[in-house]
Amino acid sequence: MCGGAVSEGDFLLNNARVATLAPGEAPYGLIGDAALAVRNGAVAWVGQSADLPGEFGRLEARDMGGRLVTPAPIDCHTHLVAGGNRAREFEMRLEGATYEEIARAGGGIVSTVAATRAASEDALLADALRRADALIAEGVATIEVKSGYGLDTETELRMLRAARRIAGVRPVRVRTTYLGAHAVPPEFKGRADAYIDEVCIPTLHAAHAEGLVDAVDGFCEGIAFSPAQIERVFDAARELGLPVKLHAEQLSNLGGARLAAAYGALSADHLEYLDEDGVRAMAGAGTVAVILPGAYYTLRETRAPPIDLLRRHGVGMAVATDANPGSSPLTSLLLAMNMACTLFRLTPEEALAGITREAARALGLAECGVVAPGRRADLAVWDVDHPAELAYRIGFNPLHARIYGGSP
Ligand code: DI6
Ligand code: FE
Repeated sequence: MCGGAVSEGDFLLNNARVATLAPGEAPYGLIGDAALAVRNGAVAWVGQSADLPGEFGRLEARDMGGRLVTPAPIDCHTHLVAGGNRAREFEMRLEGATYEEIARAGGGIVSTVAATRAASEDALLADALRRADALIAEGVATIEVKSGYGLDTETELRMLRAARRIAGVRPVRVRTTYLGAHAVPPEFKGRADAYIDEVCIPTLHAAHAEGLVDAVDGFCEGIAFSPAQIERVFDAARELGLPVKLHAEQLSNLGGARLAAAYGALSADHLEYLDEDGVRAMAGAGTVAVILPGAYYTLRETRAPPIDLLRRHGVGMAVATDANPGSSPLTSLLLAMNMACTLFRLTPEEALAGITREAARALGLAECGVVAPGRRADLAVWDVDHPAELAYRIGFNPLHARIYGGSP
């Protein structure tokens, strides 16, 4: 007999169907009549019940009643920490104003900056938790949270601290991304270069010194920062050994994806205006395309990201909420999957891979995103017959149970 001692918290899920999302296997990596052994918070074994090695037979068994088990969803692009809301701006857009017009008139991101600066860390946390809870209710186990509504050192640090505290009060992992290059704050209006040099880069150093930064992001756009300005931020990130990602080609094509790829970015996000050169560059760099249908939908954008080109060049596609008070007040990854399929013609399999395996890649996480031996036991158990149901329903949550690091 082999196998380690059985410790408390180790268990076996049997009578399950497991969509492993491991690449290169059956569609969805689906295993029917499956068993899944969890030991020390990690997946120890997964496969057909009939092949279960004897050593796992001693584990406490839990009957899944034929339910579907998947990797726990990962929301790899959110702005969950933010002050206030922009319902009034929503009204203005319905009255005819565009997102860019509102931004140029001092509304948009800058109005959330004012509300965020006015909020305490506790208030930011309390507000973010309401949105985090909505994600967790759909089984989400890892949430990326960006700064970028402070745009001064004190508030950027406060946002990142509030984001990290989410993981202290909820069973969820948080990855924090520094997005100092999100917008030019009012006090630097017309002086974007000065903002980058005097605030954005020094604040990155301060946040990194406090251990608050997992990655560095920027918004490369006419209403935000030029490629040359983003490059300076990325150079600073590189000096600190931090990975980068970029909001690129959302409203126009400034070559942001190519720039991101040149820095070996984990991801380039949005990408509605991406061209084939950019796709090629991303493929060469292994940069994940993060598809954000919530922003496309909210802004009533009509140009879809070039999904066919991304597929043809083998660029991995993640799907995320982009949860933010302006362009994507969306806190449902299931709905994001549905939108990615209906609006962008992703397959349900691509959408599910997009919130699991590819989302993990977009965050540089090797320990989650697929169900495989050695990976964290971050699992979602769903009351569905087929994995396509997860993307198919609209506004329905079939989550039965969530297992986080092996804990139900
Ligand atoms: N692109 C987006 O969609 C969000 N940020 C960004 O760079 C919008 C943020 C907002 O409108 O508050
Ligand atoms: Fe965003």
